[in-house]
Amino acid sequence: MLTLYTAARSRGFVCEWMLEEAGLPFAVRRLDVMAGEARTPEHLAIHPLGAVPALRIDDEPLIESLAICLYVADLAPSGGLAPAPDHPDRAALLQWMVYASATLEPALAAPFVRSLAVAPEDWSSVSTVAERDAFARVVAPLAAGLERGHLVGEGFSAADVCVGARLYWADQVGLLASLPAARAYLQTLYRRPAFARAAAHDGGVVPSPTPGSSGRGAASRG
Ligand SMILES: N[C@@H](CCC(=O)N[C@@H](CS)C(=O)NCC(=O)O)C(=O)O
Repeated sequence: MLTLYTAARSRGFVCEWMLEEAGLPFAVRRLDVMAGEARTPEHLAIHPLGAVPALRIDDEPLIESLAICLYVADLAPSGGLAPAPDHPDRAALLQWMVYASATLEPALAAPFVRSLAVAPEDWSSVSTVAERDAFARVVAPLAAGLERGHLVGEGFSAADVCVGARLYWADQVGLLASLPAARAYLQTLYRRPAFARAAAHDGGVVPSPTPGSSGRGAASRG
Protein backbone atom coordinates (compact mmCIF):
# COMPACT_ATOMS: atom_id res chain seq x y z
CA MET A 1 0.00 0.00 0.00
CA LEU A 2 1.31 3.43 -0.98
CA THR A 3 0.41 6.54 1.03
CA LEU A 4 1.57 9.98 -0.11
CA TYR A 5 2.00 12.73 2.48
CA THR A 6 1.73 16.04 0.73
CA ALA A 7 0.58 19.65 0.94
CA ALA A 8 -0.83 22.14 -1.53
CA ARG A 9 1.83 24.10 -3.46
CA SER A 10 4.61 21.81 -2.32
CA ARG A 11 6.98 19.36 -4.00
CA GLY A 12 4.36 16.78 -3.15
CA PHE A 13 2.62 17.89 -6.35
CA VAL A 14 5.21 16.25 -8.61
CA CYS A 15 4.93 12.99 -6.63
CA GLU A 16 1.13 13.02 -6.77
CA TRP A 17 1.21 13.66 -10.53
CA MET A 18 3.71 10.78 -10.95
CA LEU A 19 1.49 8.45 -8.93
CA GLU A 20 -1.51 9.47 -11.03
CA GLU A 21 0.43 8.81 -14.26
CA ALA A 22 1.62 5.46 -12.95
CA GLY A 23 -1.97 4.36 -12.48
CA LEU A 24 -1.15 2.74 -9.16
CA PRO A 25 -3.59 2.71 -6.25
CA PHE A 26 -2.48 5.11 -3.53
CA ALA A 27 -3.86 6.98 -0.53
CA VAL A 28 -3.14 10.64 0.18
CA ARG A 29 -2.72 12.48 3.47
CA ARG A 30 -2.92 16.23 2.86
CA LEU A 31 -1.18 18.28 5.53
CA ASP A 32 -1.40 21.97 6.36
CA VAL A 33 2.31 22.64 6.78
CA MET A 34 1.73 26.27 7.84
CA ALA A 35 -0.50 25.05 10.67
CA GLY A 36 2.26 22.75 11.96
CA GLU A 37 0.70 19.50 10.81
CA ALA A 38 4.07 18.30 9.46
CA ARG A 39 5.71 18.73 12.88
CA THR A 40 3.51 16.34 14.83
CA PRO A 41 5.14 13.22 16.34
CA GLU A 42 3.14 11.11 13.88
CA HIS A 43 4.48 12.94 10.86
CA LEU A 44 8.02 13.22 12.25
CA ALA A 45 8.01 9.43 12.34
CA ILE A 46 7.39 9.53 8.57
CA HIS A 47 9.63 12.49 7.67
CA PRO A 48 12.39 13.28 10.21
CA LEU A 49 12.57 16.93 9.10
CA GLY A 50 8.85 17.47 9.44
CA ALA A 51 8.47 18.16 5.74
CA VAL A 52 6.58 16.92 2.70
CA PRO A 53 6.51 14.98 0.49
CA ALA A 54 6.93 11.51 1.92
CA LEU A 55 5.69 8.21 0.58
CA ARG A 56 4.83 5.39 2.97
CA ILE A 57 5.42 2.05 1.25
CA ASP A 58 3.51 -0.36 3.48
CA ASP A 59 5.20 0.63 6.75
CA GLU A 60 8.45 2.02 5.31
CA PRO A 61 8.79 5.77 4.71
CA LEU A 62 10.55 7.12 1.64
CA ILE A 63 11.51 10.82 1.60
CA GLU A 64 12.88 13.19 -1.05
CA SER A 65 10.61 14.08 -3.95
CA LEU A 66 13.08 12.89 -6.60
CA ALA A 67 13.56 9.52 -4.89
CA ILE A 68 9.78 9.13 -4.71
CA CYS A 69 9.44 9.99 -8.40
CA LEU A 70 12.19 7.55 -9.43
CA TYR A 71 10.65 4.81 -7.28
CA VAL A 72 7.12 5.33 -8.60
CA ALA A 73 8.26 5.63 -12.23
CA ASP A 74 9.94 2.24 -11.98
CA LEU A 75 6.82 0.74 -10.37
CA ALA A 76 4.55 1.82 -13.24
CA PRO A 77 3.35 -1.13 -15.28
CA SER A 78 5.13 -2.13 -18.52
CA GLY A 79 7.86 0.47 -18.25
CA GLY A 80 5.28 3.07 -19.29
CA LEU A 81 7.01 5.92 -17.47
CA ALA A 82 10.62 4.75 -17.25
CA PRO A 83 12.71 2.64 -19.61
CA ALA A 84 14.48 -0.27 -17.91
CA PRO A 85 18.00 0.27 -16.53
CA ASP A 86 19.60 -1.40 -19.57
CA HIS A 87 17.52 0.52 -22.14
CA PRO A 88 19.37 3.10 -24.28
CA ASP A 89 16.94 5.84 -23.16
CA ARG A 90 17.54 5.26 -19.43
CA ALA A 91 20.48 7.69 -19.22
CA ALA A 92 18.48 10.54 -20.73
CA LEU A 93 15.55 9.76 -18.42
CA LEU A 94 17.76 10.04 -15.33
CA GLN A 95 19.46 13.16 -16.69
CA TRP A 96 16.23 15.11 -17.14
CA MET A 97 14.62 13.88 -13.91
CA VAL A 98 17.64 15.05 -11.94
CA TYR A 99 17.94 18.24 -14.03
CA ALA A 100 14.39 19.15 -13.00
CA SER A 101 15.21 18.91 -9.29
CA ALA A 102 18.81 20.07 -9.29
CA THR A 103 18.86 22.78 -11.96
CA LEU A 104 15.35 23.97 -12.88
CA GLU A 105 13.99 24.03 -9.34
CA PRO A 106 16.66 26.32 -7.78
CA ALA A 107 16.11 28.74 -10.66
CA LEU A 108 12.43 29.16 -9.79
CA ALA A 109 12.58 28.77 -6.01
CA ALA A 110 12.86 32.44 -5.02
CA PRO A 111 9.82 33.76 -6.92
CA PHE A 112 7.84 30.63 -6.01
CA VAL A 113 8.47 31.22 -2.29
CA ARG A 114 7.47 34.87 -2.75
CA SER A 115 4.23 33.76 -4.40
CA LEU A 116 3.25 31.84 -1.27
CA ALA A 117 2.69 35.18 0.46
CA VAL A 118 0.39 36.69 -2.18
CA ALA A 119 -3.01 35.96 -3.69
CA PRO A 120 -3.16 33.76 -6.83
CA GLU A 121 -3.99 36.73 -9.05
CA ASP A 122 -0.63 38.26 -8.11
CA TRP A 123 1.54 35.16 -8.56
CA SER A 124 2.52 35.97 -12.15
CA SER A 125 4.02 39.32 -11.15
CA VAL A 126 6.38 38.11 -8.42
CA SER A 127 9.36 37.30 -10.69
CA THR A 128 12.01 39.81 -11.73
CA VAL A 129 13.60 40.30 -15.17
CA ALA A 130 16.86 38.82 -13.85
CA GLU A 131 14.99 35.73 -12.59
CA ARG A 132 13.22 35.32 -15.95
CA ASP A 133 16.57 35.58 -17.79
CA ALA A 134 18.19 33.08 -15.43
CA PHE A 135 15.28 30.66 -15.89
CA ALA A 136 15.48 31.00 -19.70
CA ARG A 137 19.13 29.96 -19.51
CA VAL A 138 18.33 26.67 -17.73
CA VAL A 139 15.36 25.95 -20.02
CA ALA A 140 17.53 26.35 -23.15
CA PRO A 141 19.07 22.82 -22.98
CA LEU A 142 15.54 21.38 -23.09
CA ALA A 143 14.78 23.00 -26.48
CA ALA A 144 14.80 19.82 -28.61
CA GLY A 145 12.54 17.96 -26.18
CA LEU A 146 10.13 20.86 -25.81
CA GLU A 147 9.87 21.10 -29.59
CA ARG A 148 9.28 17.34 -29.88
CA GLY A 149 6.67 17.41 -27.11
CA HIS A 150 8.48 14.87 -24.95
CA LEU A 151 11.95 14.73 -23.47
CA VAL A 152 12.99 11.09 -23.74
CA GLY A 153 12.58 8.32 -26.31
CA GLU A 154 9.41 8.02 -28.33
CA GLY A 155 6.82 9.54 -26.01
CA PHE A 156 5.74 10.78 -22.59
CA SER A 157 7.87 9.63 -19.66
CA ALA A 158 8.62 10.34 -16.02
CA ALA A 159 11.06 13.01 -17.23
CA ASP A 160 8.11 14.98 -18.60
CA VAL A 161 6.42 14.82 -15.18
CA CYS A 162 9.53 16.08 -13.37
CA VAL A 163 10.38 18.82 -15.87
CA GLY A 164 6.71 19.61 -16.48
CA ALA A 165 6.07 20.18 -12.77
CA ARG A 166 8.89 22.74 -12.62
CA LEU A 167 7.59 24.47 -15.75
CA TYR A 168 4.10 24.50 -14.18
CA TRP A 169 5.50 26.22 -11.08
CA ALA A 170 7.55 28.57 -13.28
CA ASP A 171 4.43 29.38 -15.32
CA GLN A 172 2.55 30.26 -12.13
CA VAL A 173 5.14 32.89 -11.20
CA GLY A 174 5.58 34.45 -14.64
CA LEU A 175 8.94 32.89 -15.55
CA LEU A 176 7.71 31.55 -18.92
CA ALA A 177 6.54 34.93 -20.23
CA SER A 178 9.20 34.96 -22.96
CA LEU A 179 9.45 31.20 -23.49
CA PRO A 180 6.72 30.22 -26.01
CA ALA A 181 8.12 26.72 -26.67
CA ALA A 182 8.01 25.92 -22.96
CA ARG A 183 4.45 27.27 -22.72
CA ALA A 184 3.33 25.23 -25.74
CA TYR A 185 4.87 22.03 -24.30
CA LEU A 186 3.25 22.75 -20.95
CA GLN A 187 -0.15 23.15 -22.59
CA THR A 188 0.09 19.55 -23.84
CA LEU A 189 0.81 18.44 -20.28
CA TYR A 190 -2.12 20.44 -18.90
CA ARG A 191 -4.38 18.28 -21.11
CA ARG A 192 -3.31 15.07 -19.38
CA PRO A 193 -6.05 13.72 -17.06
CA ALA A 194 -3.40 12.68 -14.51
CA PHE A 195 -2.06 16.25 -14.39
CA ALA A 196 -5.57 17.62 -13.91
CA ARG A 197 -6.29 15.19 -11.05
CA ALA A 198 -3.12 16.21 -9.22
CA ALA A 199 -3.50 19.95 -9.96
CA ALA A 200 -7.06 19.93 -8.64
CA HIS A 201 -5.60 19.45 -5.15
CA ASP A 202 -2.73 21.90 -5.52
CA GLY A 203 -4.46 25.04 -4.29
CA GLY A 204 -4.97 28.37 -6.01
CA VAL A 205 -5.20 28.25 -9.78
CA VAL A 206 -5.93 25.16 -11.86
CA PRO A 207 -4.42 25.65 -15.33
CA SER A 208 -6.71 25.36 -18.32
CA PRO A 209 -5.21 23.86 -21.47
CA THR A 210 -5.53 26.85 -23.77
CA PRO A 211 -2.87 26.82 -26.49
CA GLY A 212 -0.78 29.97 -26.36
CA SER A 213 -1.93 30.94 -22.89
CA SER A 214 0.30 31.03 -19.86
CA GLY A 215 -2.09 28.78 -17.99
CA ARG A 216 -3.21 31.71 -15.89
CA GLY A 217 -6.55 32.04 -17.64
CA ALA A 218 -7.71 29.38 -15.30
CA ALA A 219 -10.52 28.74 -12.93
CA SER A 220 -9.69 29.84 -9.41
CA ARG A 221 -10.47 27.37 -6.72
CA GLY A 222 -10.18 30.08 -4.08
N1 LIG B 1 14.56 18.06 -0.86
C1 LIG B 1 13.25 17.81 -0.29
C2 LIG B 1 12.69 19.14 0.19
C3 LIG B 1 11.47 18.95 1.09
C4 LIG B 1 10.89 20.28 1.51
O1 LIG B 1 11.62 21.26 1.81
N2 LIG B 1 9.56 20.36 1.55
C5 LIG B 1 8.88 21.59 1.87
C6 LIG B 1 7.64 21.75 0.99
S1 LIG B 1 8.06 21.76 -0.71
C7 LIG B 1 8.38 21.53 3.30
O2 LIG B 1 7.78 20.56 3.71
N3 LIG B 1 8.60 22.59 4.07
C8 LIG B 1 8.10 22.71 5.38
C9 LIG B 1 9.17 22.73 6.40
O3 LIG B 1 10.32 22.35 6.08
O4 LIG B 1 8.86 23.15 7.50
C10 LIG B 1 12.37 17.13 -1.34
O5 LIG B 1 12.61 17.33 -2.54
O6 LIG B 1 11.46 16.37 -0.97
